[in-house]
Amino acid sequence: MTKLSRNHSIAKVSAIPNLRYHPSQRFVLRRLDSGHAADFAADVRRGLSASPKFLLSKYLYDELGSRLFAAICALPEYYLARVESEILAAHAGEILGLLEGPLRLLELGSGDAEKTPLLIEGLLARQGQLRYLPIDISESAVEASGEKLLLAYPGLSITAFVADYQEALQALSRLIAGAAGAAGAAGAAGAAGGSAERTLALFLGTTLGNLEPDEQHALLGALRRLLRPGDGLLLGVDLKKPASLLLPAYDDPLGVTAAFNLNLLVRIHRELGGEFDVRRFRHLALYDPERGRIEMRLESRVAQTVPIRDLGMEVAFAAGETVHTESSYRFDPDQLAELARATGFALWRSWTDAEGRFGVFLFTPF
Ligand code: AVJ
Repeated sequence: MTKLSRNHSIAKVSAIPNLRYHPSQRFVLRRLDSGHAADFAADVRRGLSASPKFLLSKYLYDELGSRLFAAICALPEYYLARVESEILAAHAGEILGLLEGPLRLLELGSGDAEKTPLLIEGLLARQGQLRYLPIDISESAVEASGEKLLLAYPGLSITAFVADYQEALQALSRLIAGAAGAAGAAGAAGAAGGSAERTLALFLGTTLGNLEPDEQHALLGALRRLLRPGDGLLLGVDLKKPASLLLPAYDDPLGVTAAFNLNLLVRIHRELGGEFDVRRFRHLALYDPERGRIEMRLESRVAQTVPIRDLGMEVAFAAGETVHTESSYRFDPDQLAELARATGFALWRSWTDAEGRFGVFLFTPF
């Protein structure tokens, strides 16, 4: 039933297995990734059979992975999280002042929602009540952050989606179209559906950069179709800079990022019976200046063959062979303006820190 226990248990509604609710009705949590375990197995098979080998970065965020990512955000080398928070803290009032009417807050990749209070507080001060719709692949992160926010903000209600972005946006557009039938979904439909409320969508933490350029377009296009004139999309992205400034953020001396990356092999071990010895792999962070992206890879230190029991396969690695586990694209302001234009948005305003390391961009449908 609940990891969330103590004062705020989330009960399971037996008739609707994918819908769980907070007894006070302030917390609805919908799991949309029904085929998740099967997807993971199929995606691992596909990625480790490919040449060059790859694993999809969304699988980095199991419970331990989400915690390791939170630890990365506390590292001095990972300037991104800190600088983005500074920008939001400095400009939240101005950002919210640009948007009219009562707003609801939609957040893609909410994770532990560390920065969301910077906007929640301004909105609660203005409208007293606020609906928050976080979307994240990590159920543990959504539950823990939701509980924390509900305790801190009595005026808040949450409809959370545990899903990848595609699944979540599809579900949201169904809700908005009023096609969601389930009883408890009525509240959620109210949260997302047609009312005088406008939407401020957040996509922070340079998470857009974990998508390939074509996927970035597709996601922003899908988001655009959910939004209406007067709504806003706030994007936080890391800006292009020399590799010497970037790489320490992705290869920290404590080895937290290495643990975050290697945890993907631990996850395959645990969930699929993959006999990985993580000591035989090493974390690599590279910058490809042409594509403007950081790559994380796992390098096999030795020639080895690793059986993966549940997949009935053996994976051969040459010494020095790498598995691509994440791309993290950097952006420049012109690129963001072009991305906005190509997906039906106007770039309204943007903010950066004094050193121009990180950018926060406000898009609006046009
Ligand atoms: C998920 C986009 C915030 O690409 O910077 C951190 C993930 N990978 N260190 C990023 C990550 C390695 C991160 N974001």
